[in-house]
Amino acid sequence: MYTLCKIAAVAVTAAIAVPAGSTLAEAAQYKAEYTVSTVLPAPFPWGIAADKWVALVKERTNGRINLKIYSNSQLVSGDQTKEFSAMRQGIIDMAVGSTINWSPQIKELNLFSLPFLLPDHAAMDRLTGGPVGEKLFNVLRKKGVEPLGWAENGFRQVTNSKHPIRTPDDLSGLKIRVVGSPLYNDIFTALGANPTQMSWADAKPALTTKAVDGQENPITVFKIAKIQTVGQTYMTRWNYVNDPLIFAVNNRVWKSFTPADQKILREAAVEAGKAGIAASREGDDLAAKEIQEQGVTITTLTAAERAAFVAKTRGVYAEWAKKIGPDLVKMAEKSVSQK
Ligand code: X2X
Repeated sequence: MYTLCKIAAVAVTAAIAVPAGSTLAEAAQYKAEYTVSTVLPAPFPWGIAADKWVALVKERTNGRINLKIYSNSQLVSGDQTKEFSAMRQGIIDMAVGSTINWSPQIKELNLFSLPFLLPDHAAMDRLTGGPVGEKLFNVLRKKGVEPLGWAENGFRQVTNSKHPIRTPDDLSGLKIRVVGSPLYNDIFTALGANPTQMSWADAKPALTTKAVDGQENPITVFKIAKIQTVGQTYMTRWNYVNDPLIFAVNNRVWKSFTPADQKILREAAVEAGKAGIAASREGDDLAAKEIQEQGVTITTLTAAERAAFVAKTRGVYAEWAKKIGPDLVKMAEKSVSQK
């Protein structure tokens, strides 16, 4: 109800702005404000990227195009897995969204959640900046949105309140909150844990009440959301998946912009994405240090220990590679292995 009122209010206040130097026909299609959905606000690297996009677009259009961020998935009542559908339908105009949250609708985006596909940030950049990124953007275009650029939530690490996790056996029976894609259920089930799917809005309360034993998120997210204060004192830095973010605009909204304004929106997204990626990557080590000082035990795996987790999840990888598309996965594996 609250969300519906909010959307209605946004629609009503969306009066027509006349861009300087535009014809009336062009101007008539511009709204006074465009809704941008995100999950995490600043100071999370996600929100830093989104805020910078808004600021750059405002500055470069002299205030003609105003984007307004609605964080914490509030435009989809906290259900982050509905964000993509809402954007495609035009209920929200734009989003800076996680590939995990959009992957229930776009199966190809599960690629980044294939366990242990990505060894490092350089491999990640080869995916997003190469033929794989291009192919994924084409998939999104066909699904009703125009993708503009990439940002990054970060490599995800598992945490829990019980004990250090060094072997798959250590995960045995632990109740772990996982995000929206069913692939995560399969990964944690294969590792012997007891995964339970839950939105971000519900995650911290569930950790606080000990309804779940653990969760998985980037270190910057853990630190900024203060997950250490709700009893999550063990983190394993295993980098099992990375979580890229995509800036995107509903197709109809996109087509309403002049080519010059489209260029501004796209260039601003690419630039803001770079700032967000830097914040995520530089923030990781700093956040790790900080939470360690606050009592979190961080476990890093030896190559042999990591291999045990890889071996246990190979079946899930193979099964999901079929669902994602074997050609796309092969293309990704090739990009990852190129140096
Ligand atoms: O829900 C999560 O764990 C979060 C915030 O990382 C995402 O939106 C994918």
